[in-house]
Amino acid sequence: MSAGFIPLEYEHMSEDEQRREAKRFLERMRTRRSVREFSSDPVPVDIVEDCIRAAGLAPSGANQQPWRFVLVSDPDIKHRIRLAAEEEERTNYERRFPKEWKDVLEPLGTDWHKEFIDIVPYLIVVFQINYESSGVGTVGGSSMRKKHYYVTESVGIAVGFLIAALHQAGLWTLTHTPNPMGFLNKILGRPKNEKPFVLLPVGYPAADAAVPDIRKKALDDILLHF
Ligand code: IYR
Repeated sequence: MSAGFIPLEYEHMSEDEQRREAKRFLERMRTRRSVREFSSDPVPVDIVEDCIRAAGLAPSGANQQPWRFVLVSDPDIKHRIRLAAEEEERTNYERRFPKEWKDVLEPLGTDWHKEFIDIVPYLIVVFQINYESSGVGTVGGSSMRKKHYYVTESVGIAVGFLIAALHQAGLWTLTHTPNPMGFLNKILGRPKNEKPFVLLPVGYPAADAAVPDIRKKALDDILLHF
């Protein structure tokens, strides 16, 4: 069934304005860094909620919006997440990561300790919703499911929006994936059609926060014109 159509609301900017806005956004995003040392300074929840609203405006396959955002500020829940994340990361660093992986991580100076999870005011846990359980009943023995399309692409785009929105609002994040992340379903009580995608600590950097001295590729190294 067609959704019906409405006129698109749009304003055609002048080229000068487009150029100015493109540069402004570029310069803003240049200052974004992943942070691993956070302060415990509080962050107003409405600011974070607006950033999550912006993430929810991302395009998605068939507009299925296959995402769930779980905002965690409860210290006990954060602590349980920290302990479970550290357990997985300890195994990752000690046994699961092959040498080549540890070699590329070395410049970042990371290890299995994740005290920032306790310290930051907020964690945003993003889940991808792989399918919707549509009502009660079974078809041919398996429960009725409405499949979602392009789930990882959609959730990846939404998380990009989210990180950009948080940065625009003067907040700092880490794109954290303490894999395997099934512990987040258990701790946060999410059903099995939801799969943890990323864990974003959100807050302000610690007063003495340092970041690795790494560079982004130049345009010539990432862009081809035909
Ligand atoms: N998740 C681990 C390891 C790690 C993996 C990647 I890929 C990074 O860019 C950084 C870290 C950790 O957070 O320590």
